[in-house]
Amino acid sequence: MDKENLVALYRQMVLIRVFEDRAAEMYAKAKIAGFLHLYNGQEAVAVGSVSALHPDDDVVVNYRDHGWALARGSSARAVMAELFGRATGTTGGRGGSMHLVDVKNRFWGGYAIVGGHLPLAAGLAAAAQYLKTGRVTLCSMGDGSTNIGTFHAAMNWAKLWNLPIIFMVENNQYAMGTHYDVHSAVPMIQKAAGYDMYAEQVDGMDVMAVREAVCRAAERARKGEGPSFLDVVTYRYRGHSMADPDVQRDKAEIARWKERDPITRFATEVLLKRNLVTPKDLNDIQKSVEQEVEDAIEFADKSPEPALDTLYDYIYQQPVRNMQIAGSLIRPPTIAKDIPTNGKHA
Ligand SMILES: Cc1ncc(C[n+]2csc(CCOP(=O)(O)OP(=O)(O)O)c2C)c(N)n1
Ligand SMILES: [Mg+2]
Repeated sequence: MDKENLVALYRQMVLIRVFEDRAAEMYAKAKIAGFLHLYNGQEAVAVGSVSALHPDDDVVVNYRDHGWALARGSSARAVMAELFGRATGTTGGRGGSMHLVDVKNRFWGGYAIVGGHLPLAAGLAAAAQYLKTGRVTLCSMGDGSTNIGTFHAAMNWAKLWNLPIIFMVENNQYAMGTHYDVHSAVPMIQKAAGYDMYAEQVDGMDVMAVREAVCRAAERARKGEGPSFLDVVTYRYRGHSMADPDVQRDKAEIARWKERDPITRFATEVLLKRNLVTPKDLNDIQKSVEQEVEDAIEFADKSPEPALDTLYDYIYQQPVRNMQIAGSLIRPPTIAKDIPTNGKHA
């Protein structure tokens, strides 16, 4: 990678860090409702991965998705607006934090059901194989999802059909407050052995290590060598979500992982060491990122909420016939036939 691209990786990681810290602040100010799962500490995983993929590869992830959306090219404005539930958000304010989707980047979300997206990801890979598009699917998941039935269904299918997919465990070592030593019967990587799948363990606090591992896995997939499994060992600095006071984890353990911070490490061990940047350059990047996120917050705050008469757009189940509802549209539907349609979906 040349200097420009290396600096871009650094800037993306800083953007995610600053974005998440400001999102936490906005949550505390009640600008963001619902759940909010932050990505601090894991930045190198999304940034390194996306840098190794082609723009038209498919990316599917779990609900800890802000960093992935940003790394994949969604604007800070659109992601923040989605967290605020505004019409200008990535999914028009309908999904919120856990359901970021950006079709132009082939970023398919953002799934709240643990492991629910794994068979869908395998389906995307099966489509790419069938249609011979040359696309690779990158499916990231938490360590907790490797205990779920859908994990085994997707792994089995991918190996059986030799699908062009990368199963990436973002092994932040905890499922909520439960360490993998007490939630997983075997080490992560052994789960790949059960399906005789190519596997690597990767340092998830090192953006270049992640990038190189994803490059290898993507190349295997593109050459028709089938699925890969990456156990990417990382750590999240904050609790499971903003609702989690994070009392289960040892504070000394958190401090130890922060010593391996992916952003500081990349700055000192690569950018500064190779004289690619000066400390002033890094400071300028920090300032420009802070401005970008401040602008995103202002944009989100000024953006309109989705219009009331679009409330029932994009829903699958339609009423059996058009209904005139007396009174306000905001009356919640009790049964399917009560859903008002404004005549749009008759
Ligand atoms: C099927 C299902 N079971 C339980 C939950 C509740 N739940 C939400 S997140 C979570 C922990 C998942 O941990 P992990 O897969 O390691 O992801 P991380 O939060 O670390 O990214 C659980 C149990 C859920 N969303 N879906
Ligand atoms: Mg986890």
